[in-house]
Amino acid sequence: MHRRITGQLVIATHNPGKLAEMRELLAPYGIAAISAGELGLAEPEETGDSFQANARIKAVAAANASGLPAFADDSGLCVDALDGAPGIHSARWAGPSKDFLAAMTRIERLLQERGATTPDKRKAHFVSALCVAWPDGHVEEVEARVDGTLVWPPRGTAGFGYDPAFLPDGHQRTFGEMTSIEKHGLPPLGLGLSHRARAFVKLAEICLEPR
Ligand code: ITT
Repeated sequence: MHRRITGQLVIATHNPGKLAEMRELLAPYGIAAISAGELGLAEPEETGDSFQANARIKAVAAANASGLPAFADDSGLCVDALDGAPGIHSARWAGPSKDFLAAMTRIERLLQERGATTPDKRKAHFVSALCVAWPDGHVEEVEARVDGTLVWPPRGTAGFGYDPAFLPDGHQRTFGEMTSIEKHGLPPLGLGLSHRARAFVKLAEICLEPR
C-alpha cells in the first residue's frame, strides 16, 4: 500500500540548488516543507552503490533524526562514453569546494581522450532517485532520467551543478540556459522535462493528493 504525504515534510538535502527545485515541485500541494539545513540535521555518509540506495540512506536518516517524514533526492550525471561516470559520484567529482566547472572540465578531457567529439558520442543522462521515508520505517521510492548530449564549452548560468553542459534531447538550449519553469516546471506551466521533475510526477501519483 502506498502512503500519502500529509502535514510537515523534511527536505533531506544540503544542496541549495536541489532544495529550491524540490520546494518548487512541492509548492502546489500545500506541503509545509522544512530543509535538513534549517533543522540542523547532519549529512549521512552516502555509502550506497546506487542512486536509490543513497536516496534511501538520506531520507531514512532525516526521518529518524527529525521524527517527521523526510524526502530525499540522489541524482547525478551518467556519461555513456565514460561507462556511466560520474554517476553516483557526481557530487564528489566537484570536490570539497563544489567546483562544477572543474568537474565538467574533467569530463570533457576524458571525452576528448576517447575521441568523443561528435554529438552521437557525447550522450549522457541525468538520473534522479527520490525517496520519502517515515519514522516508522515505511518508504516510497521512484526513479527517472532525462537523456541528452554534453556540449562544450558549458552554456548558461541558470540551474546548478552540471546544468550548463547538458543539452536535453529535442531542445536547443542547455539546462543552464533554461528558466526553472522550463527545466523542471510541471504542466500546465512547463513540460516536466528534468529527471527530478519526471521522478516527482511518479512520486506525486503515489504519495500526493491530486491538485
Ligand atoms: P544532497 O546529498 O545533500 O542532496 P548533493 O549535491 O551531495 O546534495 P547528490 O549526492 O545527489 O547530492 O549529488 C548529485 C550531484 O549531481 C549534484 O551535486 C549535482 O552536481 C549533480 N546533479 C544532480 N541533479 C542535477 C541537476 O538537476 N542539474 C545539474 N546537476 C545535477
